[in-house]
Amino acid sequence: SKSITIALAGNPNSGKTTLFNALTGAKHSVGNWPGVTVEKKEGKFIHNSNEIIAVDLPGTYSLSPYSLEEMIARNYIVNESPEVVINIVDASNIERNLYLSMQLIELGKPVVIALNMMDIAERRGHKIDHNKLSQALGVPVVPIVATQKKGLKELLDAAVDIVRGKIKYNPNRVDYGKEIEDKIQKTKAMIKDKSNIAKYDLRWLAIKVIEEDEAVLDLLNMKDKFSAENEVAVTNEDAFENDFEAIIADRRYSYITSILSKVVKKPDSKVLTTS
Ligand code: GDP
Ligand code: MG
Ligand code: K
Repeated sequence: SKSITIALAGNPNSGKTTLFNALTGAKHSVGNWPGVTVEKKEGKFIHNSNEIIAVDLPGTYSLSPYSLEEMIARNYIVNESPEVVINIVDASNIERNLYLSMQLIELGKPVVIALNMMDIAERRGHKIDHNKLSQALGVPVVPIVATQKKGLKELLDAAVDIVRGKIKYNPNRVDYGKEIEDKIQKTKAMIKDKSNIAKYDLRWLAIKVIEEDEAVLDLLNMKDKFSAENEVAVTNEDAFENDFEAIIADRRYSYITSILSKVVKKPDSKVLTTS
């Protein structure tokens, strides 16, 4: 059967290189992303007789249009359509890492979370219920220790099972609250017939329009702030009072906090605190 391309995405220092090397061994090539001097690594290996191509994306905290690395990561996932994204999450720093996860999931391509550094989290006495986290997010979550090559088989099994349709991929969406959700619906209706958007997730595009994401406004020919379309999505009255990008970021954080309060227990407090 056809080879499977896996993109590895995660925060800097989450263990991406360690995982990439553990998976691909010495068999990988190092180059640059087209047109820029950001390193691109690609490697091939076999898992259960599936040929896997792993592509290491730049380490990022977000997928905003403001950074070259973040644009490389998000453009690769959208334009090159890897069959699955493995999102490496540092379990000892889970709140911050999940902020990227929410954005990766929102892109619409299948995501499997590799919950790395479980040894550190355990040493600190953090109890993380990965099954509950998986249920809450609606995506597979596999605990791993990349430095010890622990959990890698289970991680690859989950990734392959998603690609082969053995696991149904059905992520839960962040609820951005009535005002933003109404805006998302209106914006989706407004942009759905645009010609060049087939490969994008419509909800993701709508959220980016509301955030006034430059790259997406450009793609949709919506950069003219005073166009009728923009009036609906971006520059309506509210926009003068509200910074929707900030509100959306805030809702993502509260969503993560509320999930983690049920999933993580730390020694000095019964539930997770945000401090
Ligand atoms: P990257 O920036 O995401 O590529 O992260 P690296 O792979 O370079 O890892 C950052 C540091 O964390 C290195 O010192 C790794 O050896 C270490 N590391 C990676 N995974 C684990 C893990 O599961 N457990 C522990 N204890 N350390 C890890
Ligand atoms: Mg690295
Ligand atoms: K953002």
